[in-house]
Amino acid sequence: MTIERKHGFCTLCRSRCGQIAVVDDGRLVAVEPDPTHPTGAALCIKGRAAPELVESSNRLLHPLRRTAPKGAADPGWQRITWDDALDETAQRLRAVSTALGPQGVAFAMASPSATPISDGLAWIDRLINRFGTPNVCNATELCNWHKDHAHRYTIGRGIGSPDWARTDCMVLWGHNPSATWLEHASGLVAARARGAALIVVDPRRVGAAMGADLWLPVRPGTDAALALSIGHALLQRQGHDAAFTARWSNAALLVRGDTNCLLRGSDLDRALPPAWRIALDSRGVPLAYDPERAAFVDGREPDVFGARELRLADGSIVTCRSVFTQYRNRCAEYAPKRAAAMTGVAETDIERAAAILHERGPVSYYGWTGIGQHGNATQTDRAIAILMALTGSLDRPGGNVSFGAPAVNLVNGTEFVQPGRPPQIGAAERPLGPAHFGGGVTAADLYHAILTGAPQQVRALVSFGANPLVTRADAKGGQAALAALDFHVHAGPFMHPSAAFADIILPVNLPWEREGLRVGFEVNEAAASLVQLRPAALASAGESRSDMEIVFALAVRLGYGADFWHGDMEAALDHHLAPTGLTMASLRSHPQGISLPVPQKRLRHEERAGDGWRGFDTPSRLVEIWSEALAAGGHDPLPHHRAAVADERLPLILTMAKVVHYCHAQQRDIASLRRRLPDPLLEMAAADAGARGIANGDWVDVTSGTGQVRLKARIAPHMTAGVVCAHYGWAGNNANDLVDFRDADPISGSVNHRGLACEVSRAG
Ligand SMILES: Nc1nc2c(c(=O)[nH]1)N[C@H]1C(S)=C(S)[C@@H](COP(=O)(O)OP(=O)(O)OC[C@H]3O[C@@H](n4cnc5c(=O)[nH]c(N)nc54)[C@H](O)[C@@H]3O)O[C@H]1N2
Ligand SMILES: Nc1nc2c(c(=O)[nH]1)N[C@H]1C(S)=C(S)[C@@H](COP(=O)(O)OP(=O)(O)OC[C@H]3O[C@@H](n4cnc5c(=O)[nH]c(N)nc54)[C@H](O)[C@@H]3O)O[C@H]1N2
Ligand code: SF4
Ligand SMILES: [Mo]
Repeated sequence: MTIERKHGFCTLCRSRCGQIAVVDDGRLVAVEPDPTHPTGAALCIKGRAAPELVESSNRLLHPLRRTAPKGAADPGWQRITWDDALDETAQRLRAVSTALGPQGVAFAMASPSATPISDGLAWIDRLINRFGTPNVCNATELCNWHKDHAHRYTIGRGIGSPDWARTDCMVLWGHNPSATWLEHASGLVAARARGAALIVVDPRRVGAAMGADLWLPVRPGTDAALALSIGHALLQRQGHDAAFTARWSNAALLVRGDTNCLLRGSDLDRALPPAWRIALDSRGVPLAYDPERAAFVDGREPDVFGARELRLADGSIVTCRSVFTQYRNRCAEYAPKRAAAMTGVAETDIERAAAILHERGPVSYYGWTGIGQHGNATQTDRAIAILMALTGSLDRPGGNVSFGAPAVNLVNGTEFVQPGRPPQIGAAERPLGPAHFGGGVTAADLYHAILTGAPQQVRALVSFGANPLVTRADAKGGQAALAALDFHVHAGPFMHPSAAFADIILPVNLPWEREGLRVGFEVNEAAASLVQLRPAALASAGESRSDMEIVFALAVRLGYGADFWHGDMEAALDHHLAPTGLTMASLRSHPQGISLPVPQKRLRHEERAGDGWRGFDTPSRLVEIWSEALAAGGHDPLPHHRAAVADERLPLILTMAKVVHYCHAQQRDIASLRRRLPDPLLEMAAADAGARGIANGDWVDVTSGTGQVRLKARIAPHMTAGVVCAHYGWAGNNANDLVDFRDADPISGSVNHRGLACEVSRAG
């Protein structure tokens, strides 16, 4: 017997915790935290269950071909060789592409935040880009789009990383790292121990909310109202960073009263460039702003509350008011007294939140799916991004920063994206949404395209892992769509309801059975600078292979060999690493990884660039409290709250959340996890249960305007009366049946998984 201990990292979720695999005679017998690793403080129960996952009887071990019609109770899986599976896949994809163009093939993908697909994601992207289809269904509008991309409309970049190690004030807004990102939780706990303040905005008092300075039990789906209300309280006490706001946001720029557009230089004086915008100085004298230099054109200070009548170049007299005046007025619509009634957060707590943001700092924050899964998610994201920007903490040590990781050659193949590539499904309806930044297609739009041929025909699907029939709304429409495809290949480690519709199954191995290269572990400077090659601790189960192997084999068969190093993965990975000076061979001889510290730059917007400043990466180079891009798209240039449709027969408000035991619809067959959480729960307050004659552990029927689902009641002290929280990802009791895919965010396409009207009754 030889026990080996192999350094690596867990990839079951975004945390990517440093991990040691304990291997006994070729079997994974345990995994342990790796305290020498920058993300190795601990492992969660799901991570610790790795040996059971590897030995799950539900694993896909061989390539399979369906022999029975789609939707048949038994697909009649027949074992085939890899060569047959890959040849047939390449031939069918080529046929669809020839008939309809590459866009006739859609891809679906699991999330790198919830699966080990992160090992091969860049290569899958490369295949998709080389194939030439814009249609990728990856849940981005429910998952990361708002924090990573909607944020760009306000601050010119994604939310970045909260600098927990230096911060004095942390805000968790719809993010529960204790269950979803262990390393984020560890950093936060350390900051608490140092004395940093903590505000948690979450309808449930769970995780870090338990010991927070302030817990704001927001009514699901009302976060925009809350953020604007805190904004009101912050301005009332003049608690914003006035110097930052005046210089680095568009607060001072004037909005024309007649057109509701920002006043252009050429509006005021035909000799001024139209790209310029106009503010007023403290004496009310116009002052031009030049976005190219990210600067006001002379040394005068702009007045963020400037307002006056101006005679414009066309002779008209127009009242103009600053963006900040408009923002202040908007916030006043959500003054704490009124917002308290809307959001369920006490007036005094709204004021306290503003006081903490004012008195403590630098402020760092993270918000994720608690605020991203809603029909008003983009405006909510903006409301929060603006509030946080007003604290002046952006890109400061202790604020939200970007931890530089070692530079590599990008391999995701964006160079293959041709300017004339057909538009993505959904781009016409939501041109500013995911389509704008190369993001994904919603499941609802994909189903519609497959079933109706509009706006484009989609006849084939290549899915890397995703399980939309359980993780998205409209499972019925989804089943009809998957059954209607001409060809569907699924690459994944496990069989599940969506994979069961495939024509061909390609078995994917698990991360302990393949090498995994990671450049940067995100959460702090030390983690971000680490480059590590996780070894394959075990042989692959059955004939399973890595995503990367599958991508390379398919690429060669599709005739893309020249763009895929003729199938040589080692050469491809060495190319990826080249700028670091490392090679796969050098990393193999350093299993704990090699640290390549990167100079960390902060306050990038204050750097000089040419004869101006660098500014932010927005069109105006300023933080955009007022978004001209959204206005041009027909949307509100200032954030607002949109109330959910009320229905007196559905008096409770439903939300959802993730549990530490499982990722989405996965791992239900892992005995140690299932023992701890055997059934999908509906978390509810004692008052709501009592009023309905429901006891802890009763099965209950949850009814929304869209459907009904049976869940098990869990009376929980962390719930506030009037709000219930459903567990999702259970194929038989699918909480997504309660979700209406038609009530979507007009910008991003996200839907209400949070803030749905519902009623609950004891199951008969
Ligand atoms: N264990 C586990 N970890 C995971 C995953 C998993 O499935 N399981 N998935 C990974 C992925 S893909 C993602 S995207 C991340 C997501 O990570 P998180 O965003 O942390 O996930 P959630 O638990 O869905 O939502 C966070 C919190 O939002 C709260 N919430 C619900 N409704 C509202 C609301 O209306 N407003 C506010 N402010 N809060 C609300 C919930 O009570 C919950 O505590 O987790 C990643 N990590
Ligand atoms: N009601 C409700 N619905 C939600 C959410 C919610 O909060 N509430 N959250 C949403 C979010 S944030 C997300 S990201 C989506 C996730 O939606 P999905 O991606 O559909 O969800 P998963 O259940 O994580 O499915 C991932 C699949 O990837 C497979 N897989 C695991 N490892 C690998 C690998 O290395 N390679 C390959 N090829 N496959 C692998 C797994 O076996 C699994 O089948 O769900 C969304 N759905
Ligand atoms: S939190 Fe758990 S599942 Fe996620 S990487 Fe760490 S050990 Fe793995
Ligand atoms: Mo996600």
